[in-house]
Amino acid sequence: MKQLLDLKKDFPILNEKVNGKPLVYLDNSATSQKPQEVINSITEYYTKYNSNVHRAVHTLGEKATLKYEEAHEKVANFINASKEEVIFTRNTTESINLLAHSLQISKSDNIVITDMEHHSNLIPWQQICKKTGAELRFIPIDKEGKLNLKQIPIDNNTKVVSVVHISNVLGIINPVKELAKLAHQYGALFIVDAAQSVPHIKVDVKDLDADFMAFSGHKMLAPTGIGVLYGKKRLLQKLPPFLTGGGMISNVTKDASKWADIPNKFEAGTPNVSGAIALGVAVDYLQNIGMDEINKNVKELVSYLMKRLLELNNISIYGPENGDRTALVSFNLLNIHPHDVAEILDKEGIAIRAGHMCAKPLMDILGVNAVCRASPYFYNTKEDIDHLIESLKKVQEVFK
Ligand code: C6P
Repeated sequence: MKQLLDLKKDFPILNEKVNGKPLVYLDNSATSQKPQEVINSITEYYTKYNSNVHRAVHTLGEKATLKYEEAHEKVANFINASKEEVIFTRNTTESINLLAHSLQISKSDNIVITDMEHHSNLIPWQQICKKTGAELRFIPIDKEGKLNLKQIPIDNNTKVVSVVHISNVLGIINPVKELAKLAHQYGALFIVDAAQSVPHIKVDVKDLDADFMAFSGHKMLAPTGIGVLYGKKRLLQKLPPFLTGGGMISNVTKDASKWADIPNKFEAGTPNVSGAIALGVAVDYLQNIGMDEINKNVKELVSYLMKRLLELNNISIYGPENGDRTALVSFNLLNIHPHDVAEILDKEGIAIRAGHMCAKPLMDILGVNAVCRASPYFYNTKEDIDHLIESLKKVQEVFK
């Protein structure tokens, strides 16, 4: 087991200087940094056994295939699924697009999402509704930013309920287990956008009773370009493929094709082999620390971040000040544009995100165009947060 103490040394980039200052990376909700083990696994693949998978009978091809299959197994164990229920995609966005295109939505259906969705769990549904004539409905949020569970617009025509697990703006942890139960009572499919939750908390698809779940490797120590779509076996078996071509068939004639078994049916073309293997290594790394430890540590950092932000004058914080939240805090400093805040922090070596967070409808509800967002991960420290707070005070001085 790895200890949480001083894990920064495992992440080479965290020794870098930015603008002459030691890097303080607080933009983990956008993408996490990568430990040396993950970086090594990519180098090892390309230097020792680079080869295509499921095609070659030579030694390299067999090794690559074995490792690629092993990665499915590791990810499956991580979320308590079985191997064939894990489909490798590019990212959360692609996973949700796959569903929106394959679920065969029709005019009489409605799709229920929430007011706090990232564009990736909004636009695919919006577009499919436009194309089919189905209706897109939203669970509203209350003044604190929590989902208003008394106003869920679900009925017997609801085909899909698709909800973000942890909001990338509010940090709120949504009650997905209860929502899954409700969706199923109405015969709807329940989808979880777990892009911000799988990196932070133990997510058990069986316990949640999610029908499908989407997440991205790059937010959980793996490289960019590898993501996951989990689906219940019986549903994936029935679902038609989104992309077609090589690697996803069992037979092809000039007139017709038969699909391969899951998950291959949904992994058309040469996949991101090194990315998938590296995701497996990232999962090993996280499990070596333990997801409960990671969750506890990040929650503590976020509470500390909240406490210290609240010490500042003229600050607005989005979402509840305490309660069921983790991963990040979004805020605005009065009369200072978030981009100016982020630019000045960058000069101090501090990386945060500023902007609409790919959640424009939520920005409209919050009544802002943009926010600042600080998002620690388990390798951050309270000193990183102290440094952020002192630098935010400097920003306020500059704009006084
Ligand atoms: N949010 C952020 O800075 P992709 O880009 O496909 O890996 O993930 C999309 C996505 C989907 N859902 C949620 C809740 C997300 O937070 C994200 C990605 C990043 O908040 C980049 S916009």
